Amino acid sequence: VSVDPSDEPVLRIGELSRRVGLSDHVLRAWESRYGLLQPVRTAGGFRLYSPADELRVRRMQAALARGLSAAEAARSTLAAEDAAQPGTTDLLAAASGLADVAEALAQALDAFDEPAAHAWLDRLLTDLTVETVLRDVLVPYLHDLGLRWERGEVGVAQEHFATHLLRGRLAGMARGWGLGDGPHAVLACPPEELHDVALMVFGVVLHRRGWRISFLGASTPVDDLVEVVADTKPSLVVLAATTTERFTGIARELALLAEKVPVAVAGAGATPALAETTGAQLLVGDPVTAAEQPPWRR
Ligand code: B12
Repeated sequence: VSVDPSDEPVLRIGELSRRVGLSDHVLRAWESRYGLLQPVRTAGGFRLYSPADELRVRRMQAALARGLSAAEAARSTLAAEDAAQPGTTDLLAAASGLADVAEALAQALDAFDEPAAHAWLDRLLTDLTVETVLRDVLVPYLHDLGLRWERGEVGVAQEHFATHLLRGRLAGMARGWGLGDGPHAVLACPPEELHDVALMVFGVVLHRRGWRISFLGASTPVDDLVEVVADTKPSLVVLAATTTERFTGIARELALLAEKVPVAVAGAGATPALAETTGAQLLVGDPVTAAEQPPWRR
């Protein structure tokens, strides 16, 4: 994905817009507001963009996908480019590398290119910590995937393909997470909840902090959860769900459980009100940061 910034300006706005999947309007806004694009004008007054402009747009998209605001994303994109010039710090250059590889990974996943997707993941995991790859690439990618699916930009096939591949990598990282003599955590999703990837991310990072993980995964019947907790007396139970109803359906059982062991709730469906009524801790933020800075550690 590296592009020689000295390349000639050759792209009309329509062509750039087609390549990066953004409207002319957005591209012109990024040009006028943030100076992200530096087109030259033809004699006839048309803007012509260079491959360096295209690369900057892709980095900006990757930064937005990581959750930065548009202004922050533009600043980080331009700073990364400055840093890529010889003689500047490696840190920002590495950051721009991350955005490029994250973008390449996203393209491989969109194109159902399994070998390429694994190769990009291998490269990320060689250069960066598991935590960085999960927090800065995998979680934002999945979040963005949902938005793109909602907008009709990717189909269900792409979503399933990408999730299955990434979940497989996580399962590999999770191998052995039940071992060790650290504190024990039981992780589960409430009944009907199928989104268990973020909970896996949480478990992988928590295990790297010394915890032993029992992962019950998607749509766990509450009676079975209660039984496991009674049998194993874990130091922590974490439940994650994308909608509040999935928690409220088991609120009574959760409250009883929380009287016996520390219980935490997380995910888009976990609310302060739910935590309040059940006596559970609310885990906010992304699963990596939450596992790294456990507010429930005593
Ligand atoms: C992959 C995926 C699936 C996969 C899940 C596979 C699996 N094993 O997990 C499959 C294909 C099964 C699926 C099914 C469905 N999905 Co879906 N799915 C997604 C997608 C693209 C990624 C989910 C993910 O792993 N995200 C990664 C997490 C980390 O990101 P996040 O969800 O934004 O979470 C943030 C916080 O809440 C927090 N967090 C989340 N979980 C946890 C856990 C812990 C412990 C902590 C500390 C923090 C935390 O971290 C993030 C912030 O950084 C999301 C898009 C999205 N926004 O995420 C949609 C999404 C969650 N799905 C959605 C929908 C609608 C569905 C379906 C109803 C679709 C359908 N019509 O069939 C079904 C419902 C299934 C069910 N009953 O649960 C909606 C949910 C909207 C809503 N609130 O109701 C989303 C948001 C897509 C969208 N934009 O519309 N889906």
